[in-house]
Amino acid sequence: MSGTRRRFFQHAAVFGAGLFGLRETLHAGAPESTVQSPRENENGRHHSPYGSHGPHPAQARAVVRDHALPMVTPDVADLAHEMDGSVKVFHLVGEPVKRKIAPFKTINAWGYNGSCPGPTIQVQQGDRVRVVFENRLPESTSLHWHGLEIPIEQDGVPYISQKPVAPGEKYVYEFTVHQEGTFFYHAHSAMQEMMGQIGFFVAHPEKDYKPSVDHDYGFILQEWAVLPNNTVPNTAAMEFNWLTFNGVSAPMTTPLLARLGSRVRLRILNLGMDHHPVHLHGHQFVVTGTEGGRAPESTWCPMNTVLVGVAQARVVEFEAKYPGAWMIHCHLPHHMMNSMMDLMRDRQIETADQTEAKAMGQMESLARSVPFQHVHPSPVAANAESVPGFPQDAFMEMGMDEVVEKPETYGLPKNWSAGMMGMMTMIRVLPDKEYENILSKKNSASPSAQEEHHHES
Ligand SMILES: [Cu+2]
Repeated sequence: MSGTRRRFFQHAAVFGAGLFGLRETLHAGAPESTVQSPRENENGRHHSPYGSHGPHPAQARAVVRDHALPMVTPDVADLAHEMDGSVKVFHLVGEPVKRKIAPFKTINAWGYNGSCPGPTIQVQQGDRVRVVFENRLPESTSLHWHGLEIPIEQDGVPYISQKPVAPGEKYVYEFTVHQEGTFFYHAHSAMQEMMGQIGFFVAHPEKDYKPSVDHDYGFILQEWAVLPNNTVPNTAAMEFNWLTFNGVSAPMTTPLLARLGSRVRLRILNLGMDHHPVHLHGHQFVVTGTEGGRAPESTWCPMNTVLVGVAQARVVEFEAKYPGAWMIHCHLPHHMMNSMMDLMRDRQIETADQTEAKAMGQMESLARSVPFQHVHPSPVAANAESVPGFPQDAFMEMGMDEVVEKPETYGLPKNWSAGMMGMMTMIRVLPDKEYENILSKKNSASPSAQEEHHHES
């Protein structure tokens, strides 16, 4: 094992311990929680037009399928629930979160239950849902249920539909979900949204959509303005230098897996300052739904790029017909980059108007400050400097396969990660044997086993 790699893994161990310590501190330091009792009578549990148990609880339960294909949110966990009679009860905690968005960049975001974006909530159409929310943020907040048709008392807008939830307080939301589709929850305060306070709320339909899909994946698109040497997003900024899918920038995004010949659904959700044209390589898809639910089949038309505007969701489906590692990415050029200024820190960029050797020299000296090995494999012509407009993409393409290695990356071509930056992931369409091989690696690899593997290699 090289010294560079060893340093990385030592660093990773320290980072992990630091994160654990922080979580401990946050929980130990949180003020005694208090239930916001004056509002509890007004938040729907007693005033709801549906009553306290939904319109027809028996009927609602009868249509709940036990085996709805759950959506997978890569790099983000699902939120578990417990049952209170026929009510699905979720516990959501708003709190500061450290998020490693790239191998060399960790930010202080806000999120829910230790995750940014927050954990995914999945319910069935017809469910009665209760969300017990606890505010461990240093300021007041609330939870808005974006797109859901629920009583005004549940709408989560501070001062309009409820009193803001003060730090340390709890607040209970409860409603019946009569819709199906891709919704989300978020703080209804603009700056908090830009700190990362959002999560999926997916309502699976009573009757499965036709045609049914074999894979269902969800992404939340976010933007961050984090200056070099800083870890805190500037929520007042109008320009963004970090772009993420589910809280990570490529190549940290976990590749999606699809069996060759299967039908795939992607749900793409945007809560930021920009609109993102999300493009799929090698296949055509149809838009089968929006943030408002399923779209009639008569509206479906073939495309391969869908504009996902702020506060919108777009659901697309396609047949995974062609084997390969196919990119899925926002096509805005600036959103297909990571901020290398973080590596530069306060140093001058020396790659401008320099020969490759000089530029590579700077890259190599930068590399020594990065706790993992990486490569710059793209050759540059000797006369590159004499060609007007030489944009130096080649210097930005940093292969870092090993540091982002996981079962889902098994078998990708060497230096694959050099082509992955920003709002980007890939879907690996694999023949049965390869698909099952990776699936078995994934199922047998616990996080600690993966760590062991690295130490031994
Ligand atoms: Cu974009």
